[in-house]
Amino acid sequence: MKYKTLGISFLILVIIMSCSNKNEINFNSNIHAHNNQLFHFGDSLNLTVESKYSIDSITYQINNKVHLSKKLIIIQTDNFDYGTNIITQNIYFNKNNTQQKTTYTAAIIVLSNSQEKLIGYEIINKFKHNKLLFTEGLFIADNGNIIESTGSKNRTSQLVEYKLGSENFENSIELSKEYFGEGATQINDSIYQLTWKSKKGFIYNEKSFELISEFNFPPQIFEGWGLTSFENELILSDGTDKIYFIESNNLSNYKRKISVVGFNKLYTYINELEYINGFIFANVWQEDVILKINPANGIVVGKLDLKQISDKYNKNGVLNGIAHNPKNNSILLTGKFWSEIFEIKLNE
Ligand SMILES: [Ca+2]
Repeated sequence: MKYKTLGISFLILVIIMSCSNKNEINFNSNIHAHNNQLFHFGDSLNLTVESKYSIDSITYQINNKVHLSKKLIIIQTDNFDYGTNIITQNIYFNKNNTQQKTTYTAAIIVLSNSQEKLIGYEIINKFKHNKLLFTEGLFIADNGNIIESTGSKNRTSQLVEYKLGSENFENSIELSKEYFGEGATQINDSIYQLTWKSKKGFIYNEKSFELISEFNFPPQIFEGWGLTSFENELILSDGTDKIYFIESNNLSNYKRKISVVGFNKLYTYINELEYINGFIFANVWQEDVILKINPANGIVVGKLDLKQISDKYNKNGVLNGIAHNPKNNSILLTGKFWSEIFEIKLNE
């Protein structure tokens, strides 16, 4: 069994150990010893319970889906999802000739069993970027122009369109001051833009920037951070380790979600996104890396180290903004208040 104690994460659930009648019960369940522990996919989890009472049965629920029933049990984590899994252990026992129940709950974190590869790249071009833009979303529209969504607390947030290398806008719209702009993407003729804490998004006509409609996030989504798309699906990050997939014709529910996992850690603060050739590329807030994520399971298969680019901008703002250029399969990168956009090509 390979597991490590998790050092960091505001997300990880604190163990909830609830007893139906705490003062009277004396159980020794080892499930709480596994709480918040990191496993690699396929590792075994050995659960035991001892008690002075006669145990009738024990049931286990994993993510409210899988039900098992045994006194001593070995659970293979390849039944689990990548990321945080909640195991609930219900112990049914006999006391004074009546059946009673006590319940323990633990969070088990399942990680990838392969290391992230370092992806090499070369900078093939540099372009001017308007340094007044606090970049939250970046992509290339069907007409080849850059679309950028910006956030601001002191000024208004914007959605702007410009030609690569130009600091002047072809088109722009300002958000009402109550909204902080976040990720943006295009599906068909519509631009979707998130807001940070308002749990609301906006849909604009791609050509005119006319506001078509608003939508509310599915309630499970914490905040609006990054946004990209593939075919008719929005792909959204919310500042946690989660990425959500939402069909554009059903914006009030999410279809599925993944948790972003590496070999040694759960990645949190997932920020701006870009769907590139079957993978999701993601900024991580306040880090000099971009992750390459398998959209099927959340595994980080590769990582770009962008320290050489972002070092000079540390005082001004963080690396954020990824746009795929399908014409030459290059990637445009920038950051919040950066004066440059970098064009890179991956060595893979
Ligand atoms: Ca993007």
